[in-house]
Amino acid sequence: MALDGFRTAIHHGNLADAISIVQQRTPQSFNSHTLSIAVTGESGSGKSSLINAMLGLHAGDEGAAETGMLDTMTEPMAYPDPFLPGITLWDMPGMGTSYFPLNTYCEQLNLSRFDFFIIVGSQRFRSEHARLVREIQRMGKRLYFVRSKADMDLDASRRQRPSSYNEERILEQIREDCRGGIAAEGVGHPKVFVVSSWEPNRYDFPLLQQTLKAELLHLKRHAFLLSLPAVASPIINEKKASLKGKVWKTALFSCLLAAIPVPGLAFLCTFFSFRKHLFQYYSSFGVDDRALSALARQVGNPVWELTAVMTSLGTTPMTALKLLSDSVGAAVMVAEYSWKRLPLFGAMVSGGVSLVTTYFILQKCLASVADDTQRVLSKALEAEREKTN
Ligand SMILES: Nc1nc2c(ncn2[C@@H]2O[C@H](COP(=O)(O)OP(=O)(O)O)[C@@H](O)[C@H]2O)c(=O)[nH]1
Ligand SMILES: [Mg+2]
Repeated sequence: MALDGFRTAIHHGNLADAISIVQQRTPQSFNSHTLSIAVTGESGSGKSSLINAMLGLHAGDEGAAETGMLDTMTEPMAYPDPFLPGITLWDMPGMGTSYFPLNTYCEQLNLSRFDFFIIVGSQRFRSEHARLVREIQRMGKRLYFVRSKADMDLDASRRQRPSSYNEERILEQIREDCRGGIAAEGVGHPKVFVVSSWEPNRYDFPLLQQTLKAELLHLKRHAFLLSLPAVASPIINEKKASLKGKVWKTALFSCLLAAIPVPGLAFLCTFFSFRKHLFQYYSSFGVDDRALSALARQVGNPVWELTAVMTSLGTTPMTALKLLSDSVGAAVMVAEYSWKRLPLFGAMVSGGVSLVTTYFILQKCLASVADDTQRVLSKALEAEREKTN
């Protein structure tokens, strides 16, 4: 199984191998995956009607989604698509009702559990649509925007200006309005479909279904790549826990060394033991310079793009070493000063200072390197997703 190989590579701190395993997967291998599509938007915009039309059902048919003037839905409802296997359409409660106010809609419904989004809007592109687009973008996920009830717009236009009525021009104006709103949120090439769920053979409805079908494997791969950081996370945490268990031994070692009353020795020993462990962390997680270069080559992007996300300690262990010299240096100097007067007390102070600082700084470094690993992996996977966008 590809995921086992991925997990093993993460476990061995070989991020380049993990990415290579992902790259080797063929589009067909995603056939068996399910894509969870949340059909979302404001209440009454036509979400349930759109789902029915996509399933080839009419309101009131057995298995059809509930439609109408009232929106009493409190839970998303799942509808497997009989025409596109491997798709589950989720009919979502409407946004901006008393149950689901705008501000809390995304958290209340835990939108992050869905792979892909169809936002349904029945009027002009509005700020609540922009808010949804932003949230979906933030999650790194993708969306289609469906502008529903085209029949009503066309009807209104035909009645208002029968002489200059031009169906294609009106549809294009609606598409442009939606595309502009979505693009303003930073989405490149927004996919907008103007449909009437009452006439699934007209306007952009057939194109919506064709596009979804054509992009299905690509969308499944995208969702798969997005799920991988969560697959790696427990493995990275496990490694962190096992290395953390050894931190106190290192700290005890520097404590004993620090108690030797030779001026400067405590600091030097702590420094070198600390340095050794820090390098060990970087290489064990696979974010040392050599491993990062290999990963960058595998992804095909410059190494700085990966190291740019390593925020905690900077991109080289030297930053961490400076942190150590700043905090330990001063404390050990004080301890060494007291040796001259009270040797036993001096040794205890020096040892104690060394124990505590080594323990805490090493722990902090370990946690930072683990966080950096997670970030670097996410960045590499993001680069993979962008390649096929
Ligand atoms: N004219 C027209 N009415 C629609 C269309 N889609 C939905 N409706 C109507 O709009 C109302 C709300 O639709 P519904 O699907 O229940 O919206 P939801 O709350 O977003 O699920 C219902 O009365 C539907 O009959 C459409 O494409 N054209
Ligand atoms: Mg509904």
